[in-house]
Amino acid sequence: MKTRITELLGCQYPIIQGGMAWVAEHTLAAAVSNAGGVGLIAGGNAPIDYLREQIRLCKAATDNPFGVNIMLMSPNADDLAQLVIDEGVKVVTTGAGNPGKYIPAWKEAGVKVIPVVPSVALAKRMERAGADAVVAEGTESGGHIGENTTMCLVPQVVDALEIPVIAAGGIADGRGMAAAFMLGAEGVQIGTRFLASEECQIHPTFKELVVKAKDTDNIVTGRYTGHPCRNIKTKFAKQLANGEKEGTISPEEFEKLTVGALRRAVVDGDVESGSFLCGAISGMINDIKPCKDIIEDIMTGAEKLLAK
Ligand code: TUI
Repeated sequence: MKTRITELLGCQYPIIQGGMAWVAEHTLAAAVSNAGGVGLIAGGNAPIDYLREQIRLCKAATDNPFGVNIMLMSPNADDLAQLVIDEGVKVVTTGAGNPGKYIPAWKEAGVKVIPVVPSVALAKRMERAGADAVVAEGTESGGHIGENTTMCLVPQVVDALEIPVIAAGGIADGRGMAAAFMLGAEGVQIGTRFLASEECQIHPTFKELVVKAKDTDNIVTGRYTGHPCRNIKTKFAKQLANGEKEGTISPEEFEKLTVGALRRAVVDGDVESGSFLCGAISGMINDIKPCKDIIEDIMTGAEKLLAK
């Protein structure tokens, strides 16, 4: 399947992996890239030396293009923006902010720039600033989310921009990919499906929660902090959501309870105090497979539907 995204990124399939903080390290990224998609290493809040090592390990593990996601709320964002240039990373995606100030230097260095956007307004600003493509991310996504749904956001971003659009949020199989293409997307970003991959290095308890989740086992917490996050509905997530609703947990207390909570989920599999960030499509994911099988199944399914 050829689209402007496969041309831009030099990949076989127009599938990029979500830049999931604490989750997306070099093993997962290289597996996705080796399977014909574009793997991403997530910067998250990680130290620069760790990320330099991850980039180098990924280069050693794949000859195919891979990228780095920069979480713009990280105190390390400036240093990581420079690191991707120094290390010759080919693709950068960004989240949780406006990457405008970095774009000229990235373009100068030949980096392909793909901001993740939750709205048409930010998408237009990114196109004007020189982005090569955008990821239009619906609220079905895991982690830090905007308000608009994939179904509503993607066609509006497609209509507003000339550059190609990658759809994200709620896509985990060929049907989702075909639907995104019907909305005008030329690629998809997939995160949650790769949580339940063999190469993903998260704690087995996290994978088990993804595989066991039903359609309703999903909850958004932290709207009142200004940083809403979609999670698996564990007892801890429900306590946070109830505290928020009933006013028994102040925003300051909420921040305290959730500091380090993603690490506790990913590294420790701690269901008592970890935040298992995960998209709303987890109910449809029922098995753990190699990234290659995940990608091939998605492509086969999508191509069949799109040929109809
Ligand atoms: O960034 C994500 N997903 C994430 S980041 C993350 S780490 C984190 N954890 C807790 C709180 C905050 C971050 C976990 N998941 N997706 C891309 C995304 N970007 N979603 C929403 C946005 C976004 C939101 C506001 C992008 C820009 C924006 O405003 C930009 C501006 O300044 O106008």
